[in-house]
Amino acid sequence: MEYLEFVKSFKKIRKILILGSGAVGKTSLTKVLKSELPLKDMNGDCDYNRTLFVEIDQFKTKDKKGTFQVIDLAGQLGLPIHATRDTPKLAFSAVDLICFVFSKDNAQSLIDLNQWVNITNNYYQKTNSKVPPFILIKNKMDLENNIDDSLVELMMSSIKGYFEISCYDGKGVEELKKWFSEFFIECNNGYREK
Ligand SMILES: Nc1nc2c(ncn2[C@@H]2O[C@H](COP(=O)(O)OP(=O)(O)O)[C@@H](O)[C@H]2O)c(=O)[nH]1
Ligand SMILES: [Mg+2]
Repeated sequence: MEYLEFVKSFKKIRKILILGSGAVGKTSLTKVLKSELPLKDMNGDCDYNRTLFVEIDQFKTKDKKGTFQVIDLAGQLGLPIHATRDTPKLAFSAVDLICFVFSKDNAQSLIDLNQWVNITNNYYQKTNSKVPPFILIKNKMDLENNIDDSLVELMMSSIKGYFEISCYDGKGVEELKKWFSEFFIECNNGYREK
């Protein structure tokens, strides 16, 4: 077993990278998974604070024994400095799972995922390392639908899981959290798929 892999399973830590456009709810997702409360029940926590570069946070598995370290990047790829270009190792190395997030009220955020997927694949290709599994998350299910779901179906072939959630009212979050907990066990058993 690779040394880093050994440390992670020994320390019961797994690393998740969250990618997607600005304001789709990436930072909210970690907040909700961590606090186990939907945004609507967190006092004043619906305010939008743009992630400037990277936020590193964590949440626990359902049994509280495992920790997911979350790397939450700025959604604006056009910034002069972006973690995927300027500190790619910080963003991509030793990642166990990548969550691509888009939001139901923003069709462009789903289209933008193509770019995020390309950047991701390029990094692993260039460094000759294994691409971690992907999941796709559609957030803001409490809002009006603007999305043609055929685009989602196109992405389905390359992903390990697809979830529809609302960080605002908590819909689907419990199911996602359960999936993460099962994924954690799977990682430790060495059953990681491509
Ligand atoms: N209606 C609704 N708003 C949400 C939801 N999740 C996040 N938001 C709001 O969307 C805005 C952007 O969220 P944030 O997590 O900062 O997005 P990020 O830029 O992707 O990290 C904030 O004002 C959140 O309160 C959701 O499920 N429904
Ligand atoms: Mg953010």
